Amino acid sequence: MLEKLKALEEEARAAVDAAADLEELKGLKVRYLGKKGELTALLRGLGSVPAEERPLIGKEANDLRQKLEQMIDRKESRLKDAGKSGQWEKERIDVTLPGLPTVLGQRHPLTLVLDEIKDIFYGLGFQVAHGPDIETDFYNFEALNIPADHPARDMQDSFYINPGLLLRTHTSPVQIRAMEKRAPQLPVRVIAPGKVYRRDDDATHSPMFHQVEGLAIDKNITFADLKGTLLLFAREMFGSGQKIRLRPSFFPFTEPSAEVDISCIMCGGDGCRTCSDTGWLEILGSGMVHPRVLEVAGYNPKEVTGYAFGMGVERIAMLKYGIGDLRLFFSNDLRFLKQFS
Ligand code: 2NM
Repeated sequence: MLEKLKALEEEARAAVDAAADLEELKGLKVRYLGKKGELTALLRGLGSVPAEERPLIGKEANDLRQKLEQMIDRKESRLKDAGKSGQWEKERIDVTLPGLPTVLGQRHPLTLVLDEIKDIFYGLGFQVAHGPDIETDFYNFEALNIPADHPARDMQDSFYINPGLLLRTHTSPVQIRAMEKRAPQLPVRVIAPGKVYRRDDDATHSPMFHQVEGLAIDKNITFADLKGTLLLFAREMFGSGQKIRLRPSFFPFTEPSAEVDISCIMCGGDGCRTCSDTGWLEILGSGMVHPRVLEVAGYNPKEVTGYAFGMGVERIAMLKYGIGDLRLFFSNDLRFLKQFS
């Protein structure tokens, strides 16, 4: 009987050592320790053992049961650990592999042009002012001498939120707020860049576009100051050979008013498709600030004068880069945007 126990131990040890996975080990546990297992079967023969040997055999058999349990438990945790390290192998990171290239973004062409415009006016001592996109009738129209029956006030042209509130149709209200804040301090030199909104949508009009407006107020500011400032701007923006031309125009908030052209950047003034054979391209509107506008904003029009101008950033960018369709700025097509890196 003792030899049989010894032989069973050796057999079980070899089998457990050789077990390749948890499934096989489970089978061995049933085979050696189960109710119908080999150890149980051996002990069934205990009856035929002489009574004086039974306690010893019984003790040996219990010891063997404990040894087999331990053996199987230890093997089980070894198999589990091996399983884990197999998983780690799959997830191992090769730190010598070259990294994926980082795709760098770049500034939007409108941002590039806007930054350039701002830099030119910083150089002339202008400060940047900002204001709300949602404006009151008063700041967007009334303070700018735009009467209640003016077509610009029409629901058809502006985005109204309620009877007294609308999306600003120009950045002029920012200039009014800037004057109010400073009055009666002199001089005022402010540019107001930002988004503006109009009910328009085609190849040359977007419901949202960007404007930069400029304003200078002081004693003895003249139309010549306006002209000199705009000539300098045109030369910094489009090249030192630029000429400018002022044509009479009308805005409710300036008097006199002028439309400003630059000599055509495609043909230099000879006439081409871009300038419709005129040799000139319109780039902005301007004028001397209307006395009524100075007055509502807190300045005395008998003591001070001012000039103002406004330009569309998209229009400047289209001319500078020869872009034919305004919608390219807003469609987020990387093939377009990547050309401005
Ligand atoms: C333009 C054309 C002419 C303008 C006027 C003012 C203000 F608030 F000072 F009166 N800001 N901007 C102005 C003048 C804007 O845009 C085509």
